[in-house]
Amino acid sequence: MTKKRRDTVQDGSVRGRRVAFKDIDEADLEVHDPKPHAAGMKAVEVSFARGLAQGGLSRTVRSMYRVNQSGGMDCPGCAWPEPTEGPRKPVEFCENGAKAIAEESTTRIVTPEWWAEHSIAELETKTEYWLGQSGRITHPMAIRAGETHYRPISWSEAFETIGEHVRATTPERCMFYTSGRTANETAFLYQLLARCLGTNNLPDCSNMCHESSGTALNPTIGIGKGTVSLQDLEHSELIFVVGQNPGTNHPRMLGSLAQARKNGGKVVAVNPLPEAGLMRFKDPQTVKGMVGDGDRISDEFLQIKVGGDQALFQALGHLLLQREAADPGSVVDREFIESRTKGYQDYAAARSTIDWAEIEKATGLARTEIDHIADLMAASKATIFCWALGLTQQPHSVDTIKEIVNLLLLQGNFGKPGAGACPVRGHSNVQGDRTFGIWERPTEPFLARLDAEFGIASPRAHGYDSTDGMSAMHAGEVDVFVSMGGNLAAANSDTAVMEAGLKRTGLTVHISTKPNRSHVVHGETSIILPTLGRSDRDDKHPGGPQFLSVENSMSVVSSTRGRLEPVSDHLLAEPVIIARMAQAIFGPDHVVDWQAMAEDYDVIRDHASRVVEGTEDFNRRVRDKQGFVLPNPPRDHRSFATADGKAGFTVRELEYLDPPEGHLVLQTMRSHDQYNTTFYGLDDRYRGISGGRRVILIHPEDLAATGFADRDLVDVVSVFQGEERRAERFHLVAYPTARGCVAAYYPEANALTHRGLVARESNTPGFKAMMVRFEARAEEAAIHEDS
Ligand SMILES: Nc1nc2c(c(=O)[nH]1)N[C@H]1C(S)=C(S)[C@@H](COP(=O)(O)OP(=O)(O)OC[C@H]3O[C@@H](n4cnc5c(=O)[nH]c(N)nc54)[C@H](O)[C@@H]3O)O[C@H]1N2
Ligand SMILES: Nc1nc2c(c(=O)[nH]1)N[C@H]1C(S)=C(S)[C@@H](COP(=O)(O)OP(=O)(O)OC[C@H]3O[C@@H](n4cnc5c(=O)[nH]c(N)nc54)[C@H](O)[C@@H]3O)O[C@H]1N2
Ligand SMILES: [Mo]
Repeated sequence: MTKKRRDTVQDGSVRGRRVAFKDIDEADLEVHDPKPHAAGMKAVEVSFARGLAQGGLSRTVRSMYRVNQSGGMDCPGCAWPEPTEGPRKPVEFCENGAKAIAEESTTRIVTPEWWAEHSIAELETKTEYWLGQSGRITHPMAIRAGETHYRPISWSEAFETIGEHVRATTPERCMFYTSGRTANETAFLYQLLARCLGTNNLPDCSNMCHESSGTALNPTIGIGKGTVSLQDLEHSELIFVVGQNPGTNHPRMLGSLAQARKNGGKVVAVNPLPEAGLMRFKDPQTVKGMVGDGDRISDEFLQIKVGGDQALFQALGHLLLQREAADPGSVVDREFIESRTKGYQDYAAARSTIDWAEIEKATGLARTEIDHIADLMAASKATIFCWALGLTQQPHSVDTIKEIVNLLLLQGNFGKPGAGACPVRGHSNVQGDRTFGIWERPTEPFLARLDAEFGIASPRAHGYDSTDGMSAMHAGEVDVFVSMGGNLAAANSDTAVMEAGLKRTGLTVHISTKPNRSHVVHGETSIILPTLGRSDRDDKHPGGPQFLSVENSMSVVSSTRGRLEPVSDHLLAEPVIIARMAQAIFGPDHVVDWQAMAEDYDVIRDHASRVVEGTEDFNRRVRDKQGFVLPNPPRDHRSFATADGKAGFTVRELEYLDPPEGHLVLQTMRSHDQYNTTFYGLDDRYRGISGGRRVILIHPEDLAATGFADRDLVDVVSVFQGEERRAERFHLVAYPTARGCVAAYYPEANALTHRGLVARESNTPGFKAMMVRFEARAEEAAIHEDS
């Protein structure tokens, strides 16, 4: 007992262990052949190993057992839905969900002593891996101008300091960022605080993620979300999985795809990388998945060039129209087009001819390959397009996604079983955050209802998104930056600009579970407010334990409730933190009763039910075992809430990424062992890369053309409108990616994304559209000369 306690803080209210961590040593880099399949027994093994290393057996089993069960906890890993019909499997989670939970339920702790041991100067040299693995933050901490270390601060002093800073400036110089793990109730309170203050400066991680999807879908189909259910997916005839790596980022999706294939559906994967999860899936929940080869996932794999998807979709539109002309009524859903859409004539005219040489150049695909896919589409009566970040982070992303809408409209693939649009969302509640008001460009009806509910006058001017917010910070135009979770310093583009912006800000406040880079590159004054995670029990309320709710990628709202003992008694729940922040800012006589909402989340839900469309009777319906589904006009009754009630075809010029001489196109992606800017470990198992992360995956022939050899260490230089960005020390690794396209991990490569490189209209950073070249490192060249 005494032995066990030795490295524990001598404060009865802190329960974890303090552990020291080794940082990443790129010298440990190992490269193996990519895996031909995803999941299998190894996945189960890794899940439990990580859980045990972080939290011990009982916490691991307790938390994992509750995941994604009715009335249990929503997995913080991703936004893929749970089945709403039929029995759930005894364990409805995946390897990476298990890792996400193990990370959160860790008993490693970051105490005031930890902060006293590590100066900011030292922490600045640490990697995200080291910072995150240090553990859960146990106490509120603060650092002021001239200080070298964070020091403990009481909750009341922290709130007073925030109140003083906010009152000392104007609303448009305050900014409230949200990361997508934030629950619905929390999001609702947070946006209310910003709007009571008088600003729509509510950037969120969605700005860097699926903003292009919403921007393309809202004007064309009248809703910024997907239009399919899990049943649709499992009963679709043809499913496209475009720009997505489900084996790593949405592992439970593989089960649905395997099911769709069993039901006779076909799957077409479109990706520059032959990702393991797109090839075969060994379901660890079946005997066959444990020992056999598993199930095939993709019937067809199109190894497209990065940024070539718009060209592919235009070509498919052309070919479908050609088949329709040859056999009228066989392909195009004329009745649907006439009654429900507009713009068809212009679209058909624009697609009547096509420049095949250009399509082949843009996609890297052969015309025969595309022809074959058009045959599959023509034969399908129910097609679904799934996509994720491979389509959203390029200059022409919005146009590319609008081409998907064109293809779906052409065959009437909305509001019928097995058909529709399926942008696969990232963070477990990024979709719900938007539904509950986190948006820098809120709609007028939403604001009008919010104002009526609370008797406030919300600002109408649009606020900053994450890209514009960074520029504003960099220009010294932000005095207060509050971050509800997340890690903008590492997640945003143009790392040096982002970090300089944070340092220029008067006050930065982070409501966090674990240390990260954003705490280290902080404002003049910085406050860290430690909060409960999703797996933690939230029971310090007069009315008893509270639960929260989330919305998944398919618009299902359900409750989530943590069960674990928090690692420290000093943590506050997120809604409580927001309410106390609001009280400190607005004083005791504010028109909004913050106290009532912090004490009882039912009160938040009651308010929200009168503001957020489709949440009527919220408190009763959220207590239903399976939750409830938000209205979705295209899915529910083939109707489109656009200005004129019609879905719109659009015509956009063909665009693709054509690198300047001597450059290649760089995309950035997640490894199998990370959650965005948080690293679980250093093993990108499916791609065969382990022990290091500063790698560039490059096609062997492109590698030969650069004059470098496999495993050479280089600096990467990106170019954007005559400006350059440099990131040092990356190993080149020969890899079967599409020609002309290289890949690196996020966030290591974010320094290379110029902040001006964004998707038009959505302003999402061009994380998958950089033009790069490689330069020999001076010292390395010297070594070669010596030898
Ligand atoms: N375990 C785990 N799960 C996660 C996350 C995590 O970090 N870890 N993050 C969550 C979040 S926030 C999100 S948004 C999602 C992200 O989910 P994904 O979108 O799957 O994430 P990425 O790793 O960015 O992978 C992008 C994929 O698109 C491909 N791609 C890149 N460029 C192109 C292109 O031009 N065309 C096509 N067709 N493909 C392209 C890449 O090769 C890669 O397979 O995952 C969520 N789930
Ligand atoms: N190059 C490149 N950059 C990218 C991307 C890319 O594909 N390529 N993807 C972009 C995308 S899709 C996204 S979504 C963003 C992600 O951007 P963010 O959402 O800002 O980043 P995360 O890494 O998810 O945030 C992790 C931090 O959240 C905190 N945290 C975790 N759980 C909780 C909780 O329950 N409550 C609170 N309050 N805090 C918590 C922890 O302190 C942790 O350090 O990054 C973007 N950046
Ligand atoms: Mo995301």
